[in-house]
Amino acid sequence: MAQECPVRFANTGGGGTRNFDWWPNQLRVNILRQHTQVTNPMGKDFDYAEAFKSIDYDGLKKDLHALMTDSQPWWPADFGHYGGLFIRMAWHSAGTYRVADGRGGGGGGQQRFAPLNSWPDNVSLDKARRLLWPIKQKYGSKISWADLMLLTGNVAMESMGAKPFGFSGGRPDQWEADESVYWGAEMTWLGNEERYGEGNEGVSDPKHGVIDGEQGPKKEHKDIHSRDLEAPLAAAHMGLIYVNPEGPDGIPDPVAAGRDIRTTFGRMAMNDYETVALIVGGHTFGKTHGAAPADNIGKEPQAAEIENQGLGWMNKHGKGNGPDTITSGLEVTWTSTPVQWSNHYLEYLFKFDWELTKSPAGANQWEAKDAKETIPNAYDSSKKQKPRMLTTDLALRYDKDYEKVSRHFLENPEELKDAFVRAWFKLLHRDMGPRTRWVGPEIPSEVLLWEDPVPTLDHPVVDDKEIDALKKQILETGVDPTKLIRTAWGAASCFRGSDKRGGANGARIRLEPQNSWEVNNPSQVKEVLSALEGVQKKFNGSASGGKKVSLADLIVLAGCAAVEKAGGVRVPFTPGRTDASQEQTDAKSFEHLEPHADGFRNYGKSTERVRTEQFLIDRAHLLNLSAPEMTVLVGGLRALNANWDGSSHGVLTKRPGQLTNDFFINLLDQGTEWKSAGQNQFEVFEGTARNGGEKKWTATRTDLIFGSHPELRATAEVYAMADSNEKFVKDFVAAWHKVMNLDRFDLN
Ligand code: HEB
Repeated sequence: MAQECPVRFANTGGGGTRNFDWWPNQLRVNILRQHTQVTNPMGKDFDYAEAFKSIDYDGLKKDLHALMTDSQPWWPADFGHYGGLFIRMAWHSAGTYRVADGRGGGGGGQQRFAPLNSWPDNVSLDKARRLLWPIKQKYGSKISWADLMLLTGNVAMESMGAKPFGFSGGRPDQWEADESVYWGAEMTWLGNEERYGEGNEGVSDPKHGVIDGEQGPKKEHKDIHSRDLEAPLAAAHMGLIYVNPEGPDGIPDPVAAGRDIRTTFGRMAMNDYETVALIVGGHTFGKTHGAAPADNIGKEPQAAEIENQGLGWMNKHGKGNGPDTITSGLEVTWTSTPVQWSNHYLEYLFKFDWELTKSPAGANQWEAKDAKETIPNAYDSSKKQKPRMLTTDLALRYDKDYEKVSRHFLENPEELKDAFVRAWFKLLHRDMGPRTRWVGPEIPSEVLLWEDPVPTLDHPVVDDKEIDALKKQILETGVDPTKLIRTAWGAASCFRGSDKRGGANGARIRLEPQNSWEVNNPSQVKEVLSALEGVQKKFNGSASGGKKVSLADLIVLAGCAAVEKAGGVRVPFTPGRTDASQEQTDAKSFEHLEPHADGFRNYGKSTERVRTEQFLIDRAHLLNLSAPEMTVLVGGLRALNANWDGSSHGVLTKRPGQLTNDFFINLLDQGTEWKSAGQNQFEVFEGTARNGGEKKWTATRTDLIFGSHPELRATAEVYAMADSNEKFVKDFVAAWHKVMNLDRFDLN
């Protein structure tokens, strides 16, 4: 790859061999400095949600409706209607979401950037976005690309007779490629040898050499009927949104395709019912494009010539567009009314027997046997063809469980429509976070379980005086303050900035499944909660003016009180959280929020593919932390003795429980020599005095990385300096406060 890239050898403009070329396995701290003000042309005062509120929403929708049939000669509309193309654009924007880490999704308009702008699955969507530019330009900063792409999909559905369930705006654009997402380890497009390789399930095995960056033994590529997809991935191939339309690895096996669909759609938080509704509903519209072999198309946008101005896949077959379009290489139109909602998809799926054929581009696809030619041509009204399907479409009939749902929808077309628009709404809004972030006139009133709803605040909250009194009472319960800190951290730090789920609000740490997460130390949480419940009872029973305090507030307040005591400084606290019920909590979907590792509490260790310190960076990223914030938090939490299990790894202080910068001072002390500690050899280390050989400390990779990684060491040095104890405490408290309030979208 590098050989193809002349810029790498340039002697200016950031060219030449870079650190990632020399040391591809270096810790990628860079994901903690993305999407900052430096890359944002809108400036820090721009409030997108406010701007969206002032948009002429009806005018915008009218313009989008008009665009659907305003066919442009440079990219003509199939059947005179762009609806199918725009639905696919929106689906591919939102459809990268995966529930395991909440990353992907349409929330930042990432389809504009690499790698998504150039994924083989996104061919021709460069044209779709370009068709939208005049409308984006007209409405300017009042609508983000992220919102516009999704709204356009909605309007497309509406204009073809499937009234959407609703729409919320409020997704501010990002301005650079998001490098935080693990899309897989393959080096070739459409490869999948790594994600289905042996040993990718998260087994820890230092012998395989991840620690020093070597590759493990060559992986066996398991059978398409039994292989497991590496977590957190939700796609069967590098560069696809979900699965190969021709069947797993191109093998036209509808049953095996069903298996891949279930895995990938499941990882996007869709069950069988929703999955069938989505695929049926989506493929009720539009067509696929495979007029000629793929060698007719040029490079993807990211690699294309400068004069193509951001477009790619230039097609030298025929006119290069319209009837000559090459996108997936498949040539299928599912229904006889491709720009009108119908139940034809399921009617045909079950009515006909299907025969394996090839598209003009040579791809596997299916045609209805003994059927009449009832399917229109997108450009020539004198031509008709037989109904066709993709291998993945046939999965909805030949997979036993999908078949049940499909037949049900076949007989209940109104239910299909409702299921489709609901699943579509979830697809588009899954990563938006709580309703307090939603804006616009089309927000549905029905509250959905996947929103992770919390009750609205219906009582006055505690004032500063009451807060002080409560803090005192909490500390007087006699519960070890470090336990209060661990519990507050446990509650707040399951937040993920990726899909804005989790956090302390709702007090879900007391509900299934969070109450049994190992990382939270369940028996300790129980002890803390029962003490806090006592405090709550007393307050709520005696407070005047209808005042109440929620358990969610008390959990955070307890942590703040304990930090305050340990640091001797005031720790800010903002009340207003409410307590969710178990019924408001989709326990299964919350399981995905359980941390595999949390370096802040020294929990978890390397797997065969991921080093412990990478897990730390990953979690810091999900917590929207910068590298300095992450650093000060780890150092402070170690000093506070906040390891999940109370272990002393990394507690590099003689006075644990006090908020001091001792962690940094002792870590950077050249008088200590670190060695791996035998057993668990790549995870735990012993620090001994260089002169006396006496054992001083133990520490994990998460601790030692702050002395080893040059950028983290530079920051650690700041906090170890003779004049920085005050700065350390101040920065720690600020970062703590930030984490406690990550989910408080209600505050601004
Ligand atoms: Fe789809 C189209 C595949 C799902 C919607 N798709 C399409 C195509 C393909 C596919 C291959 C073609 C492209 C071109 O152009 O060539 N899908 C697929 C798969 C899956 C899917 C494999 C999984 C199974 N879809 C889906 C969904 C949706 C959709 C879910 C929604 C909802 N698609 C769609 C549309 C279209 C498509 C609308 C059409 C486009 C146009 O028309 O352009």
